[in-house]
Amino acid sequence: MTAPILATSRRLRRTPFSAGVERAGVKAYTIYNHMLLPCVFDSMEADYHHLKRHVQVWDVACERQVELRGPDAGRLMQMLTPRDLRGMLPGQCYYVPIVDETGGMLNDPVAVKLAEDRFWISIADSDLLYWVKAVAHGWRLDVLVDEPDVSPLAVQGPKADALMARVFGAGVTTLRFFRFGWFDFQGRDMLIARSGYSRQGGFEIYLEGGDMGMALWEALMAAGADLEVRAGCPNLIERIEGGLLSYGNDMTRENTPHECGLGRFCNTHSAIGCIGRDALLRVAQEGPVRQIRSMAIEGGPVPACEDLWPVMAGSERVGRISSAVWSPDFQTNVAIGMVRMTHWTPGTELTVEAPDGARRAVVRGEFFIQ
Ligand code: THG
Repeated sequence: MTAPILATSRRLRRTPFSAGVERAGVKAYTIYNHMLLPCVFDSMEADYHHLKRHVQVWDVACERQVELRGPDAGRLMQMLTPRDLRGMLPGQCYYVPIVDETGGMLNDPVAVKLAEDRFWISIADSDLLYWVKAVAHGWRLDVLVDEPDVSPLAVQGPKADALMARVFGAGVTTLRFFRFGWFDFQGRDMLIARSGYSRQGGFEIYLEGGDMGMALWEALMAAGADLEVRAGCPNLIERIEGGLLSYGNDMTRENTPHECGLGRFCNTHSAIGCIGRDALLRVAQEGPVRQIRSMAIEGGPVPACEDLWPVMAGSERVGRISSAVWSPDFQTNVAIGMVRMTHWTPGTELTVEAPDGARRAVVRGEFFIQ
């Protein structure tokens, strides 16, 4: 049987790096922000071991940018998030929960502050542009909101510093976590941040315009041949181990940032102007009654987690699993779940109703770290 074909079109966009991704033998794509996002090259497990040992180049152009530009850009940015942005300087990136008027999560992007009057919001998989445009319009703010032609390319893995130094010069390795700078590539200045959707360390290059896409891809591949550089992508196993959340999978509009364990990125008292502030002040006072937890699910490899799996304490439903996969390094199934406070203490034993039957599961106090 041949694999089904995903037809691309103007609605379902390729990226400036798609030619490189295809040449590298991509085996599966998902759709993210209406764009192609590779999910497997060799096999998920081979990609995982390689990511933890070497260095990979990831086409994450699907991390679309929402640009805010104008005198009210800072005010608008603060209306969107309960994280206090008063200390944020140009050159910094912040992981920011974005909430609606009920405190429900709309997205969990990285905000990039280019200048006092200019931000990029590097979004997860939801159409945040419409919410931001509506807020700007409804409040009559003096700000332009649109989607610039910017395509992030991530370089992730323990050898990322070595590879980036070869292509952009040693200066790039002095960047601190979640800071960015401008670095020359073939006569073009490129915004590069130390960030990325893995726990292995690395960088993200925000390519402006598509024309240099393949030149950048090929330069990284050529410079890293002896580092065993390969095309890669966000890896399901590595991100569940590391507790990196996936919007639309692990949380939705039904959840507050506190339920998602993102309370450390909220300063709801001082985030004056945040649209969800009143709602979040109420939940922050009481504390969440359910929260994201790392879990281990016993037995052999679980099937693909395509839907929420009930988490039971006897006959009582006390939570759900939203992401789960077999971990070769930890020799157990690693999972991200949400559990009621009565059962969220580390060490609590519960039952997960997986599609292939009931399994024992244990709530953990931290994510899976080596
Ligand atoms: N990079 C960029 N854009 C993105 C992602 C990214 N957009 C989509 C998606 N990923 C957004 N989600 C996340 C989730 C987690 C992190 C970044 C983006 C992340 N979190 C760290 C943590 O939770 O420990 C660090 C946060 C911090 O300390 O500030 O990195 O990956 N451009």
